[in-house]
Amino acid sequence: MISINIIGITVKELISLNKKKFYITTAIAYLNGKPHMGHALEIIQADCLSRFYRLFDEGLVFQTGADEHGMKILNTAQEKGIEVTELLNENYQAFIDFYNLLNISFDKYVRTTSKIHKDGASKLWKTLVDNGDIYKGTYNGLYCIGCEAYKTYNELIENKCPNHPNREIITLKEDNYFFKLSKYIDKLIKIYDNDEIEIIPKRRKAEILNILKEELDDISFSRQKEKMPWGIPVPGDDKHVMYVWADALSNYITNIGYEFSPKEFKSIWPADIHLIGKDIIKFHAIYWPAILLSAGLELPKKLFIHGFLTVEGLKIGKSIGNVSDPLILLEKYGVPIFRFYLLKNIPTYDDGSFSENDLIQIYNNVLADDLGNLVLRILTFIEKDFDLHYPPLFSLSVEDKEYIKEFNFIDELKGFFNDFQINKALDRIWEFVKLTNKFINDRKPWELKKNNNNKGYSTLLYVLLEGLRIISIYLKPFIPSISERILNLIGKDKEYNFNDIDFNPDFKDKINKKEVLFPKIEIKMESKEEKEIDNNITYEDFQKLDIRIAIIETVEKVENADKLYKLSVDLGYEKRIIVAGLAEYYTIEELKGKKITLLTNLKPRKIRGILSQGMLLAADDGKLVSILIPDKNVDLGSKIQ
Ligand code: ME8
Repeated sequence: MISINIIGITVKELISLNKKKFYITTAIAYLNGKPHMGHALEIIQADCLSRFYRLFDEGLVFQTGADEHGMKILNTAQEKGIEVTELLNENYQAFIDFYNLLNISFDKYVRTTSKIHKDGASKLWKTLVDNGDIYKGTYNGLYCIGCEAYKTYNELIENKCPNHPNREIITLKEDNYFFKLSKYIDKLIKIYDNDEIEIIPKRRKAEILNILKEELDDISFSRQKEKMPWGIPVPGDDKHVMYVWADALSNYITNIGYEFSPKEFKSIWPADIHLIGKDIIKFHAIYWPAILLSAGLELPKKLFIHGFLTVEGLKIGKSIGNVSDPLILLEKYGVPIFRFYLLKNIPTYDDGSFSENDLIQIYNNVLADDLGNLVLRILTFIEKDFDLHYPPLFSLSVEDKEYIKEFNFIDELKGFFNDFQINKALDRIWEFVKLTNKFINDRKPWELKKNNNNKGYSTLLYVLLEGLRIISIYLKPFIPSISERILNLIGKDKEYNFNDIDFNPDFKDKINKKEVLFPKIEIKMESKEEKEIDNNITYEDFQKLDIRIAIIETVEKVENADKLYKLSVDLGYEKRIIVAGLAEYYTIEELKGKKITLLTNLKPRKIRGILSQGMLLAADDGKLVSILIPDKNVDLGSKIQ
């Protein structure tokens, strides 16, 4: 493009100023706890999408954030005996640190307690009132604090919320403001019939249409202020605050100028992609579009809905530690494999089970064997025979040309990304990594060298360095730090994008010394001797025990076992079921809500048909069994050390 300067800005800048930006959002996480593996999956997927679309040189805005209202947050603060603000600030920092560690390239972060958000949510509320869609009534029904959602009896299974079987459903009766959802049902059915909002995976569209075709009540849209004192006040009525979902959904517009900058708002809204988990479809596919219709705003273009990440039992003996705390995994294995594993192994459309064993296998067999070795192989030739200089390019052989033809498969990748099939995109890139390895095996550079075909040898290596450059560009969205390292090794410091995928014959840079990118991880299987208990255990031995603070949520008697209870316990970052022989010593009421110390990395064991995932610590003096109870202020999930 010609670069003409008009009042200090180029034509290109002027065009991009007026062009609508591609807008990607994630759900905003509740700040009642620290980030967990599910949050890691969603934010890494969103980061990968954003980095991918950025490589087309278009403007993009990637927003994530924090949901800071709701009863869940109040309950946690009360349990911990701290102020809500203290809890929020502590967890906000934990999320920010986590995202920075994971190399998440978000452009905007919204906090629902911020002034910008509150002002925007109030403006939206007033607009809905002006359009006659908010009215006062009385809510009398059920509520799940886990979902922060009103429930009907039909939605419950055995009187429990299917998403939160460990939480009690509460009944609520209070004067509320309501949003006229019923007014928009027919419109929404048409919208989905015509794919005006695209749902991916497509099969979930039927799920949404089914909900819409059931009878849907108007939404209770506010809470009494005394129940959530820090909530956003309902405009014109200081006895009420907004219901958490009524304000949370509006984050997608409040933080991009809805109230404070019409110009910015116009350049970003509507969202191109709302990325969310499968448990919050109803809010995003029904409530949110209805609110937008009422406010006269454009609808988002696509909803990408990912499945749930589940966590395996403990498998590979002592090397394993605690499999479900992302920070522990990150410290052990580092960021690139963590991102790579989640993007490659967890299918975007379905639930996926996290397995530390699989992560190690993927690291060793895919990253190290396919990619790490490829880089090392190519750089070894250059280091040995070209003194770290670019090998001169002579005429390309037929095989070189065939290989170069394989460089550009951007359209295929775009197809996968537009359909939210990130794992398939990575598989396609890997085909090219494997093809490059095969190309070396078939072309046998060592033989070209032996046969004194110096020009052929040098040209082949030039082509292979180009192959590495292309691979690095493709890998940027997935493992950005590795992409950068490979580019750096082959002497490149330019910010490449998808305009740079073609073969470039003009490089004369210096190459850097080779490096082992992925040193293999040794898998230590538990040997027989190791299993035997040594009386003189060392401090390191003790460190292998992963003992953490948990809270007992529910207690049930185990059928036909007088001494056993089945307990569901919450570690803050994960819930587990354990079986404990406490029935002779404690009543169910005495145990419920108690904080305990739990050995978490004990191999899971089936007891009376129930998989027990951990052991509660207790003292036994021969007459009484007494459980170890920590100070009530200590955080769930804290490690005993
Ligand atoms: O739902 N696997 O917040 P949240 C995969 N504040 N994804 C998971 C998951 C798991 N095990 N557990 C949770 C909320 N998620 C609301 C959102 S948006 C206006 C308000 C996903 O912290 C979940 O589906 O409970 C959601 O998309 C995101 O993590 C935040 O969940």
